[in-house]
Amino acid sequence: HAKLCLSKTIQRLQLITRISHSVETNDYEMSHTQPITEANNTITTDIDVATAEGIVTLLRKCDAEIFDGWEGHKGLFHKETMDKLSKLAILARDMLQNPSGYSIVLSGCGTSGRLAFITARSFNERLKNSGKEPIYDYLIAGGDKALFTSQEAPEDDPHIGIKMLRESCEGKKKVLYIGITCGLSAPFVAGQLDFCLQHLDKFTPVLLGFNPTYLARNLPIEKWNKTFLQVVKELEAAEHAGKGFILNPVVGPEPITGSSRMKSGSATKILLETIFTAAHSSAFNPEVPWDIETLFRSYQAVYNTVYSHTESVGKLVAIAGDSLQNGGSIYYIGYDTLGLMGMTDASECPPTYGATLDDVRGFIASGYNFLRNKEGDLSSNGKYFRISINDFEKDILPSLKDRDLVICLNTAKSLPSLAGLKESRCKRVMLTFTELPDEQLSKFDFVISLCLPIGDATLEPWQQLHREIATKWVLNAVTTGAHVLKGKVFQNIMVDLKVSNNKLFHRAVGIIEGLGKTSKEHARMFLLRSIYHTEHLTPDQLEAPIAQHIKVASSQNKIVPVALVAAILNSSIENASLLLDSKPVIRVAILQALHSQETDLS
Ligand code: S6P
Repeated sequence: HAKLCLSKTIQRLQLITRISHSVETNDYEMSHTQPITEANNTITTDIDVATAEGIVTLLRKCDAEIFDGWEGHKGLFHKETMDKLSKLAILARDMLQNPSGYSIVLSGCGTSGRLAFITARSFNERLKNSGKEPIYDYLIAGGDKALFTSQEAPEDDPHIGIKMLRESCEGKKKVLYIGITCGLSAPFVAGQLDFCLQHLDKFTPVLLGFNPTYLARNLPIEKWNKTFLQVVKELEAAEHAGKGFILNPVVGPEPITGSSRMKSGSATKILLETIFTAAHSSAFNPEVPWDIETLFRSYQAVYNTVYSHTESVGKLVAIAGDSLQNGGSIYYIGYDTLGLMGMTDASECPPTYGATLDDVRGFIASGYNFLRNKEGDLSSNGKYFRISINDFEKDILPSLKDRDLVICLNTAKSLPSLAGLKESRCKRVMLTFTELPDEQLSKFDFVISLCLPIGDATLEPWQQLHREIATKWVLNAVTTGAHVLKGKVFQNIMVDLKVSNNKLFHRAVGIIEGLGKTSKEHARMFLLRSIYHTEHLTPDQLEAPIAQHIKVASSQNKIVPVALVAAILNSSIENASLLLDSKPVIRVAILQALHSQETDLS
């Protein structure tokens, strides 16, 4: 019986490999008009058939491109990138030394907005702790709610972006504005950059992203008169006149196509922190030399340390995968700023993997008191806005099951007691950066202990930033790996994405076009038919703006998989839905559709 099972498994694997290779990346190749942040990464094409440790090994190779660069494009260590960073550090230094009337505003959508918040918070704390005036501010599309729940739609509105920027800068003399959009695409940021460009006497606009400028989005923005590319062209002119900056090193395509929370997010954190670490050092410790390359190298050393633990991280990915596959949840408990990494990672799972808000959640120290976000306590918005460790103890801990996983994130030498965790039936994992006594460690089933290199002694005060990015790398691997193991990803493409904003609408069309081997126009029709559950679209539906399609699609499940299966089989939406209902693991349903298409052809 065992032999029979084994041979069936081998046959299945052979079939999967054969079919996977028949949908080679060549068929879904990057054309020269495709943004690099939306392209397929050839390193991870087979991530969906990798083991847990194999997944981490692929992520390691993919993340290496952050430092090593990609296909000869200008990367992090390019002279031009480092020169611009030095200039920005000097600009920020001058503001820090004479802060009255000055402001540094960091802004973005989704992960980019969360990193804007985390960076502004982090450097304001440093100023406050040394008795100085905080000058950093953050803006995030959708407001503070978007810090831990995904609010994808406000990303599409340039007017809201302008309004928020105007309000935050009222009464300021000079503003250094950094608009973060990894794909050089978010209308929210386009609006703000455009506003800055019209007020160059007050604003120094900076665009931070990871595509060459010619790949900036050139699609119409609803209710606005410019494309992102047009704004970029104006900013290029301002840059030539010494009045703005475009910071756009290339770090290569994401390990899961388009998931810019991963490499682009890490590179955003590295770039922002490098600018402001250099600025703070130079403003307040001028005797200590700093240089951009040393700061970059310190992050690269952290990368090397994290991935030297590939086996342990792989083990954690396997545990997390088991939890999700068995209907359990993953909870991050962060006692300090590492909790911000947990909350951010959790918040990205619903838009990226169509996960529920219960699948992965993050809790942090004293909640909003610790967060010090602008809008204050948001817990009245419901259970997903209860974010303190106390809330976790009250709401979650008593009902934890053995299929649930709790991951504690720790910097301190002694761990505050988490009443009842030891007695709970759930799996308990600790990610720590300090040596903990055995008696504390015994509370956990599995411990990953990362000892980060300090390197240059002057970097010591910035160690927490290094622990944060190390945590980000580990947690991104956990949620990516767990969802891959759950069968959410086909090759390295997240097929079950939510069509909740303009960028995701176009990504969905691209996926159906590529994997369904059909034209863009047909792909769009399959998508619309799936959104409106119909075989025949009405003229109103055909003519509706994309924002309207998004409104209808946002609250529904499996829109893209249904459209894709229908496209592959050239079947009705109804038949595709039935197939997906009978095969709850989306990857398996798509394989079956591709297999029956192959059989038909032969
Ligand atoms: C991506 C993440 C999204 C993006 C957001 C902004 O993994 O789920 O929330 O951060 O769409 O993207 P961008 O390209 O403007 O930084």
